[in-house]
Amino acid sequence: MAHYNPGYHDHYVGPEPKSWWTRYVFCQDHKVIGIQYALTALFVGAVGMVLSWGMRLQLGFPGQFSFIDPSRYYQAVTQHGMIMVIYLLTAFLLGTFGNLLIPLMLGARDMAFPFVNMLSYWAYLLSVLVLLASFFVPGGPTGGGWTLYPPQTILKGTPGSDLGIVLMLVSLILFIIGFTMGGLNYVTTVLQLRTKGMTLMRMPLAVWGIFVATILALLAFPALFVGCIMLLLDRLAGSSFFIPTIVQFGQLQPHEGGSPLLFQHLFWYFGHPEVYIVILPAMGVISEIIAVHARKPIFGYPMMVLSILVIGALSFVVWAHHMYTSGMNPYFGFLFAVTTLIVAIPSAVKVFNWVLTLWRGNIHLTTPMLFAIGFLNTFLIGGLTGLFLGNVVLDFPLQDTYFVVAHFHMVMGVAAIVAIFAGIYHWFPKVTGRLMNETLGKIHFWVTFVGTYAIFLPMHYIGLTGVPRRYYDFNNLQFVPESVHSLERFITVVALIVGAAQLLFAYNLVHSIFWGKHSGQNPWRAATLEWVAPTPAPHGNWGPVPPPVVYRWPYDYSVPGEAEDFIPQNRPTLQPQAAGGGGE
Ligand code: HEM
Ligand SMILES: [Cu+2]
Repeated sequence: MAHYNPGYHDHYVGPEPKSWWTRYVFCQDHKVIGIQYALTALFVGAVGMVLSWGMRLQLGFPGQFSFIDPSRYYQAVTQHGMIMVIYLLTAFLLGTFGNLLIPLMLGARDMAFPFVNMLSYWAYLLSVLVLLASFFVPGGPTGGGWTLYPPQTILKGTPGSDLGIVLMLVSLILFIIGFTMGGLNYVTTVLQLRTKGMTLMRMPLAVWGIFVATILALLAFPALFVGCIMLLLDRLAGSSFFIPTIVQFGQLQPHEGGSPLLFQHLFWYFGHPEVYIVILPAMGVISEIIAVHARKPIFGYPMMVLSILVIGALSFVVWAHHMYTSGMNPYFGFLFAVTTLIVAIPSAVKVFNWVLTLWRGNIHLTTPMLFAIGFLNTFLIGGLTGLFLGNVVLDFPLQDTYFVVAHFHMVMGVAAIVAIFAGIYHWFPKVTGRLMNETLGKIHFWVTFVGTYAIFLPMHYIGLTGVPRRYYDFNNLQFVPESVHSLERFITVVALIVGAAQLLFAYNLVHSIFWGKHSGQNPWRAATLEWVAPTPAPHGNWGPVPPPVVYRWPYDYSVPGEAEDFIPQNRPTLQPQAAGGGGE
């Protein structure tokens, strides 16, 4: 490699793993770290799913399952929400896709700081363990809602206000520390370690989505971080950042002068960008999959990049749309309604561009493609109800009803999960050299997709009748029509079926690792660089040869006059015959 120009950072790679421990456990290789994130996130995600079954059993068949008492119900709601949003979606979309895709798609040998990258995973694992530990301490995990609003969360009477809330806050703090170490890696790697020819405007949209989401996260998580520390001090050290003078059970509490609303601002200053932290990488992943499986160039690539940037920027000026009913100044609400509705424009641009990419494409309805199209559906439906909730006057009656639950499950819950599945089916052959079973994949898709609508469409109606969310039992509420009760039973049955379909997925995943069909180097015939690397990619990704050199954008599919219907990014533009390999 003597003649090779080290200006392209060929030397950035962690130590070669020597033993089993450094290869699989304390590993600094981005690919292994990505898998570690994936396995951990899928495991806690399964816990989150089981918790949702508990809630559904109570809602569908109230009082018939004695192990779900009111306290446990609130703990399940809270832990389900927190686990899904933070420990599954954020960890998987950034931790797994970020780690696996950034270096491979950009032609780097590893992340910029492999050691810090390893620490990032260990901090994440620790945060998960602390979270799970809270299920076993006296009083159990916190049941104050995933929004953790004080004063409720830390005052006696709320489930888990003893140790539960303390461990929850500590776990979040650890998560943020871990994420920050990973995030600095992603940003530095994107900015510094791209291979020769990989200009920013030649980066795959998956990398763009992850990159911008990481910047959002680095700016948003600190608000939650300080919020958690201040709440911890209020709980443990008797400070009063968020707790006003308050009388509880006839006793004056030892707090004075704090502002509960301040916590809400801190929480949502993080919380709203958080939904984009989750959805931007999902959008990127979907863009790759749609282009590859429809054999079409992404329509309007520069607009796709621009809309990612605009959505990212806007996400910091809309947070108080979660607080219209909190008693803040109504003029403030007006401002936030305007900014919120503007987000619809770049979002719609993206949806149009995906549809135009599909338009007259040579669409292969593979499992990843089905999930990608599922994403377009649920994101669109969920986005539409967001327009209702973004309006102050409409939000007043709908806020804290099941309409909101239906909205956010569609737009960020299910959409993001479905994008994760799409990505797993798509990149599984890259990681293992084998394909996942298509028949099982398709059953998994249809049950999940149809089930999602069966679960969450009726919830819109339930919300419109005024049924509040986070209620253990609403059977004695006069205004609730009988139809709601039968729908609740229906939703519960479907939720259990959808859950069972995830077991099928787990089976497919594990089975295919060992017995899946061999995929070859590039089973989907994709043009991006990760498929140029050997499969499975060795430590350092590109072997002894220099990393590939990039000559074109990532979406040269079905180029007229070409023999093949795709051209890898590293094929030189001038001599089309001299294809493949290590570039120059
Ligand atoms: C089929 C799968 C799922 C089912 C059946 C389900 C069910 C539920 C139920 C019944 C609630 C309680 C609603 C309430 O009383 O307010 C809830 C809350 C919630 N879910 Fe899910 N859920 C599922 C998947 C997800 C996913 C993938 C996410 C990821 C974003 C998610 C995020 C949340 C959040 C953030 C809450 C609010 C928690 C809170 O109010 O503190 N859920 N879910
Ligand atoms: Cu929001």
